[in-house]
Amino acid sequence: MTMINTFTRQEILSQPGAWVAALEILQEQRVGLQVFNPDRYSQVLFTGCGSTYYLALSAAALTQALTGQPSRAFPASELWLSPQTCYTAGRTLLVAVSRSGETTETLRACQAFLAEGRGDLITLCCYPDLPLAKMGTFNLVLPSGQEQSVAQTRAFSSLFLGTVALACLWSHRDDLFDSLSRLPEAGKRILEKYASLAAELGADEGLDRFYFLGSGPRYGLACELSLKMKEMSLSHSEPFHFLEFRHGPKSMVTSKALVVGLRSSANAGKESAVLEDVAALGGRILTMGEESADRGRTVAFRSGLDEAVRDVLYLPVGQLIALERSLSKGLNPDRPTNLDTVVILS
Ligand code: F1P
Repeated sequence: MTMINTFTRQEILSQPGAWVAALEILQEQRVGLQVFNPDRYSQVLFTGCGSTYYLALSAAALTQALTGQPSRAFPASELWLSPQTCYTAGRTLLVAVSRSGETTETLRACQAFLAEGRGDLITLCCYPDLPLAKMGTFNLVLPSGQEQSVAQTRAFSSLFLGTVALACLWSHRDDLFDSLSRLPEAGKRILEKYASLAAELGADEGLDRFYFLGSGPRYGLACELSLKMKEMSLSHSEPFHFLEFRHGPKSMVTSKALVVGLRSSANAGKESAVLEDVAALGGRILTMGEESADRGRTVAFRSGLDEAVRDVLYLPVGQLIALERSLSKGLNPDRPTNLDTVVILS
């Protein structure tokens, strides 16, 4: 099979190297970031738009799970236009994530947050000279996530890693923080081992719909992988919390459906049972997780890392499936239909 090269493919494959560079910066900024411990605030809010909103969903779930402090995520447009539905009384720590650092809704939300004196702002982006990277009480820039493509892949995973590092630091889990250095090697191995599976599934003309299931911090990642499938390959795709799939969405299962389970170890049995139900209905299944699955296709990380820090490993193979499907449909994954790299409102 000839491999068509695109910026998106390079960005997906180069993620492990980008993570190494991002982790060096996080290590350097470690002491400065520890200052913003969530126990100093009434709540932590994460925000972004599109991909970075999905990142915020995962980051909030992980931060609350590790620190025990209330953490939620909102699209930046909601913080900006409906602040009363987002903020509670007391000081807020707002973590604003944006690849570009210039998405209007994110800037407006942060400007209003600062003007109203609601608390401290941490910004997280990939470009140092753009507006968001100058607005925060603390600005964390991870340039190794920068990319040419419209659809985020390397930027998403690098910025997500930044929020995983924050959750480790804020929960005083130095052991978890130090273990992040093992992720690039695991990511590289997974990409090498499963690139051919991604190519096979991406080129499969027998598939016409995709569902991504993930719970806890993995729900935001399921949303992001579903978005990749839409943006790059113009395919019908939806994300769900794992057990929610039985409550209606399973009506859509046919032999042309691929259900991708971002399976946890903690709830592996209950989540596998959902995928068993899909298989019994005639749907196809792909299980991604630390251990291999008994049924259907499987991506096994075998990272040996704690469940809390290894979620970034779900991304590369899912991104590759979207890329391969885009190419096999004759589309250009670097330039998704109707999309711009940044949404700037007048
Ligand atoms: C967010 C975003 C992207 C999306 C599209 C428009 O940008 O919604 O996720 O793919 O290109 O912008 P950013 O604020 O993270 O730069």
